[in-house]
Amino acid sequence: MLRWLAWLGAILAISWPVASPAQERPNIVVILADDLGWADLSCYAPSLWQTPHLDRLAAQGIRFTDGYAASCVCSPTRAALMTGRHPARLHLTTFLPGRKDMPTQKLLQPVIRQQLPNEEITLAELLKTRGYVCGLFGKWHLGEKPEANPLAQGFDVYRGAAGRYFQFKGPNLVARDERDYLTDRLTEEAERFLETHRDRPFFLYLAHFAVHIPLQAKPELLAIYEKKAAKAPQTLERKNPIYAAMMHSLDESVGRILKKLDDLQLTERTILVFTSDNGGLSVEEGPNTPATSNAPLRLGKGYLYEGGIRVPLIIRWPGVVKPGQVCSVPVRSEDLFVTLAEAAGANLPCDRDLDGVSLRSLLRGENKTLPREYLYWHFPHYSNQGGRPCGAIRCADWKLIEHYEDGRLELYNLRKDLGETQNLADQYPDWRDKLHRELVAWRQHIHVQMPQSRK
Ligand SMILES: [Ca+2]
Repeated sequence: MLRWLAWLGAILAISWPVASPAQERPNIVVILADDLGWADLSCYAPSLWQTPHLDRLAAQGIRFTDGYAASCVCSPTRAALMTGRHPARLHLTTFLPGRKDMPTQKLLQPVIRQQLPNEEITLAELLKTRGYVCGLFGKWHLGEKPEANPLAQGFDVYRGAAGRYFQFKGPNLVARDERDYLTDRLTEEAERFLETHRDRPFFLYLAHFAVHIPLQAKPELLAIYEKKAAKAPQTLERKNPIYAAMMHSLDESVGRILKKLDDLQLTERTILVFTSDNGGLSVEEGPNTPATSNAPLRLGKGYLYEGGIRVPLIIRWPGVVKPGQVCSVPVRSEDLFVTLAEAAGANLPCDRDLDGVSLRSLLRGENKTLPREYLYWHFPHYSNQGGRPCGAIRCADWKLIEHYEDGRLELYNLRKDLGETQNLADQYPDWRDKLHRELVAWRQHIHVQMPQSRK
């Protein structure tokens, strides 16, 4: 009898949350940071600053060590997150509007789409079919024309502005005074959205401009971090005081959203995703840069080395994700689209190819792998940070980079050499050739745009 009761209890424990209506359409909050590096959160690596709120979020959910952005720059990753489709498939492979060709370049860059085409189905559009109200606060970076802007792509509310932190001015968000700080203001707008829509399923996309350049911090925080920086050990990798103060504000924003969800008693039925669109800015680009260092990863934004594409990724999903997990399975931006659409019970588009896979069984702890062997990147451009046209592929511990200018191949074993310091292309020709073949075949299969020779 006791055994039977225990068995019944186990069945109920498993099936009860699934059966409750609130769990059928969980609220979804995606907080996307801009140019935030993989090592920038305290739960990933030490810095001059701390990120207590983000660390708490990680402790309440799952933290990915091998979370990848779909690209090493902004717009392509955002397109992938919104559509579940690889940026190379969308022909949207660099930031908008893109970098002009220079006479010194060996190759000519392909002409990219200048906006996310309206025919693409965004996460917001999918969630709307399930009755979600969708709000975007911050950076869209996929076209502002009437046919491509967030309001034409499924969002009911859009508050965006230019990425200046004190004198921001946008189509629908203007600084109230010279102390109005963009990160705080977007948070305030997002908080109001949560309050307004607490009684129905919502999708909040809080896409901060932080911690992208221009580096601008609140004076009172900057004063604190300048003092700290003066006393920081020589060996500390990340100690830019302006960036530190911006990180402080970003973490505070996350803390405010977490508190608002708690106050509104929404935490238990809200999925929260935190990630970045590309790696941290690790080279000089504008005043007071480099912004950060992605060490132990190599380089940063604008490159297909790990520093450019590996990003923090945290998912909190009460009732599905057991708190405090750390996962080393490689996952990427497109997967979030599939996972979140599925969580909402939305039907995935079946008239087009998607490039993401559902993370649900991984998040539930039912599986320790994903049904996918390869991850691909395609960046046929020159970046503002010095990156050159290249492609990359990862399979298990191995990663291959192909340089499009001269066909040069680099092969790394990421488990043994996270910093990509030892090119093993000559030592492991089997892996090199296998990965290269796969990368080429994939490019042909999805009809990517390649850079062209000048001749
Ligand atoms: Ca970015």
